[in-house]
Amino acid sequence: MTNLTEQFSAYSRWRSNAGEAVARLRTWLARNDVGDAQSDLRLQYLLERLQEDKLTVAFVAEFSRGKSELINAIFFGDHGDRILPSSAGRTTMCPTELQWSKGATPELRLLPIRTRTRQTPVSELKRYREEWVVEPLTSIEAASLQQALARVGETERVSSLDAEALGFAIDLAGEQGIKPGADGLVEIPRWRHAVIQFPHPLLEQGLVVLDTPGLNAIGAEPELTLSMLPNAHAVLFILAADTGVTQSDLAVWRNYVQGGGQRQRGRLVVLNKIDGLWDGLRDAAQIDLEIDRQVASVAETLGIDRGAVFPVSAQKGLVARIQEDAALLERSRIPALERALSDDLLPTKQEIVRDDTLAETREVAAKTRVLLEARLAGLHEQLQELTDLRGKNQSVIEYMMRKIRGEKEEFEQGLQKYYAVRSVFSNLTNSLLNHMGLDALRDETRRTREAMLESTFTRGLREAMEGYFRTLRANLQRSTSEISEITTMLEAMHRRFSVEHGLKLPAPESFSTQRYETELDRLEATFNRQINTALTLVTTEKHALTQKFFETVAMQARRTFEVANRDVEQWLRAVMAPLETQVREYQIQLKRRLESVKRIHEATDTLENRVEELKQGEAAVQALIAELDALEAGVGTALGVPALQAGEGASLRAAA
Ligand SMILES: Nc1nc2c(ncn2[C@@H]2O[C@H](COP(=O)(O)OP(=O)(O)OP(=O)(O)O)[C@@H](O)[C@H]2O)c(=O)[nH]1
Ligand SMILES: [Mg+2]
Repeated sequence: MTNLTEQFSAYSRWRSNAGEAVARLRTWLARNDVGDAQSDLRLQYLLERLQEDKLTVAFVAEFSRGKSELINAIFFGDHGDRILPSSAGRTTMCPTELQWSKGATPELRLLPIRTRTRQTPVSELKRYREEWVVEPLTSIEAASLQQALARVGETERVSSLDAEALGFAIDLAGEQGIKPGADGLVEIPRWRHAVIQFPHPLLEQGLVVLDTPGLNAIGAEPELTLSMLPNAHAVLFILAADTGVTQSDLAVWRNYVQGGGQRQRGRLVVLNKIDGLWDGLRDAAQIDLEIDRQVASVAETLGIDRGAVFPVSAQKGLVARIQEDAALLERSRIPALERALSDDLLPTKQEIVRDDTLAETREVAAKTRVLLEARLAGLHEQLQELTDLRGKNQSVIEYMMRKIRGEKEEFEQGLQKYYAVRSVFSNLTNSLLNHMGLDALRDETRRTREAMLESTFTRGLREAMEGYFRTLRANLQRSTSEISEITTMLEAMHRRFSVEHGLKLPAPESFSTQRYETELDRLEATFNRQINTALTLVTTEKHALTQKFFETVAMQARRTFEVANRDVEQWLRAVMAPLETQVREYQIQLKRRLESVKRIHEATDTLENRVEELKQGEAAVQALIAELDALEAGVGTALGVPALQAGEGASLRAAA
């Protein structure tokens, strides 16, 4: 077990404990009939998120720096042999994802390189199994895995023209593209992308490892740089001690890893192959000194802190793990890198998951608590009325009945206004969904695509793109004002119902589209950076290239909008729900009160029974509230949050 494996397992246990606590809350809500469909759905989504939570670690470098070997050393040392092919020269020819999804069959999925001509992004094609060549992995023994995985290195020879059509740059000097052979043919990867599904302890816990081919020369697709790498939770950039930082290493660093500028969390630089310095002539101190010197020089060249560079020997680390040689493992310095990786990776992720889980369960619990407390108040009032009635005469009872009827009528008038507001609400909702919806996005995408096809100059392409981002942002901003209209209207409604009918309604939750705008800003910035480098590298096919970039941008934008839509729909349901629930609850209570006074009117002798019944009802509701507090605190405990913070509702009440 490596340090990383242990930490990862601990994280995954923590997640599953949290899942169990949330599931208990969900079952309890259903069993006691105090939840609603919307809360149930929210908790179900939360449980799915907790279960399927994935963490992606990507390995990026020029070819032969030892990416695949490092993956072997970190993740597969316990397999007794090398799993991913690693050898001199180019080995990994296409981005390769190692993962495991529950219920999958162990298999290797390969996407033919020809699919590049269709501009459809890989993530889209993942949905269509028939596009892929699928090979079952019959055994997960090292030997047969090796054999199957060797296929990620397959190539084919095609004419320069064909290669260019597939998006590969050709360069006679072999510097800024692939160099044609003596026969005029060039060697290109046979596959565009590979997915390896196999059950490995870390992969089962949601880890996804992304191995990439030497990016610079192979002609990476924009999707990798615009989507896969920015979305990875950690990116390891690998250099080799024997080559130092070459021009093409620098290009890979600048174009694919560095992102904004300063050192970012989850971005680590690895200086591999330090075993080359163990030449048997220098002593340990001299070697350490030399390593320090190289680390300093790498840090200087890349403009980062020395502490962000991790010198290792992937190969010795792998050997040490296979032979269980602790001294060699320490010397390979792999453990230090793993510590940094898990320190970077897990806490941030854990924080996000924790906040998400707490927020969701707190809201559901708060809503249920409000409902139970309203029920309790209702029972209390009835009890009060009946107690007052004891010993009173018929005419008083008749007066009570009239009073309740009056309240009911008043409430029903209030309801008319509520229905009116509901219809305004649904109009606003419709126009909100129009602006933010996927149809509007699709239209804008089509318009931009057409504008790009028509424009002959780079400037036209650029303007079309700028217009695209501008429109999307404007749509989001328009949604913001509709959202605030909805919130204001509901606030007014809540005030009215609480003043006129004594309903206890929380202030409507607010909703902001800021994070989607930020996401668009990020996308636009990355796009601009990428397209600038790409266009200076390649002189031909500007059009095709820009369009390919655009398709990826459009796909990312759609993803952002899909999330935005899901969020806003959930928000709309959530924001309307308290009022709906309480109006319903209030109606039921009025009916009950009226019935009980009516019954007493008919037979005054049942009064004592009825009082007793109500007292029991009160105790039952109080017990439910206590159970709810305990369940909510349970979620907090599972997440490692102190009880005071988790069961806020409970502790506040205790204090009052
Ligand atoms: N001495 C030494 N050699 C290493 C080390 N790590 C990798 N190598 C060797 O470097 C060569 C390239 O390693 P790979 O793991 O295939 O490199 P890669 O970055 O995956 O290369 P591509 O898949 O071609 O992009 C192989 O011959 C490895 O045996 C190391 O720590 N020390
Ligand atoms: Mg490789």
